[in-house]
Amino acid sequence: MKKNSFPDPFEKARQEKGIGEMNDQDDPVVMVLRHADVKKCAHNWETFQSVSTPGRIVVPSEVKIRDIRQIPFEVDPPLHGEYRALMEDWFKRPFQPAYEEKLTEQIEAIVEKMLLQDSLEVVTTFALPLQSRALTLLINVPYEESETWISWGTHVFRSDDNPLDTSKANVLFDYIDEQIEKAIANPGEDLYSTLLASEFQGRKLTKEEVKGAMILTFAGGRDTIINAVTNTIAYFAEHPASLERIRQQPKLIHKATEELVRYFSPLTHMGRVATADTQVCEHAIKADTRISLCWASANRDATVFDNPNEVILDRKRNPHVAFGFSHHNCLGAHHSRKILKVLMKILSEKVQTIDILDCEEKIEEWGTFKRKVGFERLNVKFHPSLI
Ligand code: EMZ
Repeated sequence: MKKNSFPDPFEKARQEKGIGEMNDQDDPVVMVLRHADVKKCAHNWETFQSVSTPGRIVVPSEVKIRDIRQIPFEVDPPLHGEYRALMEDWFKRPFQPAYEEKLTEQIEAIVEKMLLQDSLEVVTTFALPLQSRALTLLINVPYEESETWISWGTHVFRSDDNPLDTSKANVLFDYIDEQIEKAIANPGEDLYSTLLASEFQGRKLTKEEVKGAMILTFAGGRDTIINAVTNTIAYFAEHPASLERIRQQPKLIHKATEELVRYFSPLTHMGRVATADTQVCEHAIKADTRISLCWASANRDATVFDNPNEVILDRKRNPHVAFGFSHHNCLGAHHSRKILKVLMKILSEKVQTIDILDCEEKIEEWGTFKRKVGFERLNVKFHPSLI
């Protein structure tokens, strides 16, 4: 098997039953696997809610490690829309030319540094710093702040031996508390200050609400972006012709980004809690139990995508749900897409080929499903562009 191939573990269950079942800390999850059902359930927030106990809609559940509600992620309409409206313009800043310029400088610098090395480990010395530095642009804080975040590793709630690491989570929470206090004492142009100054239902947002929004900003786009960046490097390493194609036709980058995001689906699934007895695919779902919307499975649904297990860089119709679907679609999607686009452009300009020297795959286990989501370790060598 090619190192960059990401098999679909859900195919059989999706075709035969439409659902999968798994336990998670004695709070079982019915995984919804078909594209149409995932969309239908995502849309139906009244029956499948996000506003449950903080942490419960995440799989694995984070109920034991946090009691702060992430905003707007763990809120439903109509409140959800009101919170989201406060943040939406800020999260569109990646469209500004100055933002793209700075991102380009950051990514160029890191690619150039890597070109000088005989061997580099992509996850920790490329993707993690890239993600953290780009985050300084998203929240508009000094570049140096990224050094602290890099030291936290690839996930803010998970460590190598513990999928729910309370002490690690507390490092993030204390850090955010500190930044909020600093922003109160000395307001600036950063996201903390902007949120603290926002008007919500005729009052200012509370510190707790700002904290909830910032936790989401730090946690939501971390391992997902790191995996997407790492997997993109692995893909081009094994498909030099695709990198050449992008070099010849940079216009392809837009479609290629959507296709790689569909294929990698960095976030496997996201939960919801049923508010009433109901059913999905004729499978009974009891009130106050969990389902998950399996984006990764929906994105390989052959009733929607031709040759779903192939990367087709210029795929014409690509209604993927890798950034979620309906009102909860990913607030950080513009930022993530911009990172991948800029990365692809720079790789195509500066890198001729990439050799994979060795790697270890990152496999998630969801009940009986085992899914490759990225790499624990990916050692490569970049060869500079011939032009
Ligand atoms: C939550 C989630 C958001 C969760 C869109 O995803 O990302 C996960 O990585 C975090 O652990 O808390 O923010």
